[in-house]
Amino acid sequence: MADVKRAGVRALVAAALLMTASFGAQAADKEITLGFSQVGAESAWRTANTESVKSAAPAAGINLKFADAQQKQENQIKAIRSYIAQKVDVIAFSPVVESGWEPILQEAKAAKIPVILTDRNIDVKDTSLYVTMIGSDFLEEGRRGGHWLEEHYKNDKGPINIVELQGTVGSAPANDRHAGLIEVIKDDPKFKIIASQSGDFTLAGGKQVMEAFAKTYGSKINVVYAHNDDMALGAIQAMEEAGMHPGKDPVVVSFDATHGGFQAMVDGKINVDVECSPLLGPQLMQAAKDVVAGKTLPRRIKTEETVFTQADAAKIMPTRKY
Ligand code: GYE
Repeated sequence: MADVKRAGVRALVAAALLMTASFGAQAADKEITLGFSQVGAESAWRTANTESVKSAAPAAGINLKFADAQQKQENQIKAIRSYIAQKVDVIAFSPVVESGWEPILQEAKAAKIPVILTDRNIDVKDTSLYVTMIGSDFLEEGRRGGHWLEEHYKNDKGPINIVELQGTVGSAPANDRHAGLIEVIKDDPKFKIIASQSGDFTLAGGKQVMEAFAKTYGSKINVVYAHNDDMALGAIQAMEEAGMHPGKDPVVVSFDATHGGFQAMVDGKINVDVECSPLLGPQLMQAAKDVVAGKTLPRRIKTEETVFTQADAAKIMPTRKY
């Protein structure tokens, strides 16, 4: 009788353990909801980034809520606040500008919702406001553009007059691609930035700013340093309409290395394109899963990138994914 009882207890314990195990597994398998606030649709880079995030989510079994902020910080704040209200598991966003994020991120922290930054960094004192930042090192990209110029003009006494088409005012890539260039050329007085203006990372913006630069500075311009391909492509149109020969005189330095940028290199109109990968979706999904599973993530997950020139553009172009 005692044996029968013991066996019964054992069976009960086993059943209870099984139930706990399956409940546990259910909890771990619970579909993660990720609220993502995108900057906008300003460039080919951004389109590829959106596509990467949208396709990586179902592949990772993640339920994605997506909002396009049309390059406005207030829209991003609204989207994040609505994700908090909806009690999503993780919030991710690509911050349009670097400053002004503390209040909304404190709201997310109070609601115990982890925040992941993608693509662009922010400027906050309290770094506990986000878990990790996934994306490129824009300062290094700016340095790479500067080093290419140094090398290209090493036997030229100058002056080398640069006009700069900046990205969105206050954004991390605009700040850092500028700072990286300055860091490299500041000790070489032959390089001069004669004008600098924002074209907001758009083709139309780049064209408009370049039209004005061409009128004011004309043949004095030796280098166009455009913070992304869309602005470089707009600037190329403006220069050609003004009878200039982009890629020869002036030299054109650009960033992103999108399909359009590559085509312009193949056509001889962009000289160098510093790579910046938008394909961050799979890394973001992995990070969201890890954070929900309670794993500790590195504070910074950097993207691997390189620099492309006209010499290798035609060969490499077919292998490009964006
Ligand atoms: O270079 C530009 C886009 O934040 C890296 O934003 C991104 C930049 C990219 O609009 O094309």
